[in-house]
Amino acid sequence: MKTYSYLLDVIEKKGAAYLILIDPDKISGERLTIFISACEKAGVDGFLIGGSLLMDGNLETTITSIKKNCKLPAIIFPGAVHQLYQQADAVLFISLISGRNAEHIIGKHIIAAPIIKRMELEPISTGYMLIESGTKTTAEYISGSLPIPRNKPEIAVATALAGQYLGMKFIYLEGGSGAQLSVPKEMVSAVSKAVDVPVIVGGGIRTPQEAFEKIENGAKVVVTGNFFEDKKNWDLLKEFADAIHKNGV
Ligand code: 1GP
Repeated sequence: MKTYSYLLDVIEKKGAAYLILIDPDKISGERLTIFISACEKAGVDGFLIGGSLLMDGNLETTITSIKKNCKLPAIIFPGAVHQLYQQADAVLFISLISGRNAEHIIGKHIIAAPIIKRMELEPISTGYMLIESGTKTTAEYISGSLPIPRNKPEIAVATALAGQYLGMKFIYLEGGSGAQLSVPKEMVSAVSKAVDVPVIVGGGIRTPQEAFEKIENGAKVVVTGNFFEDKKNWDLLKEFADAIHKNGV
């Protein structure tokens, strides 16, 4: 099954999907292998791999390790055109529709498209929206784009609808990795009610309760990253997965 269909299937059966973002700069080697197995065992539904800025981390090695050690999909979450790798299952083909920087709306995509085709990667078109989250995030800085003010759900709704009408398969509300504040529930709710495509929420989610709050307000995919960079939090993986899947059949 292709990754997009797989995700829709998970959403239908489990109520929502739980994706973990792996930043190749932060984890590798045996620790990564153990983490991947722990995620699969806890009920995580897939991995996103990438970041706005990669320093020493190796995207390829991370993806190879995921493919070798579990059955979950490895989905590239590219911060740049060079973050593409044939062995991945899919790539979130993200257009930064909340910004006004043409490079991140369409420019980089034109460079990436033939590479994606050649690699036979499955592109999943995603309307990506940065939401103000307390402090400036790496994604905002690197992309040179303003986030949507967190107290303006109507701007988020209009942007998400435009994304849907442009044909995006997912709308991604992004607080930014390590965000001080996650996307407000009022905004998650307003956007989820307005669009017909599944809404992904990520950035700054640090408790299972907060993850469930996004689901309760209509999100269909929750992403966490930073929180599990600390090994002592790994015991909470199942609690997160269970909270996110609470509305499943
Ligand atoms: C994915 O960027 C997020 O949308 C991940 O954010 O690292 O804050 O969980 P955290």
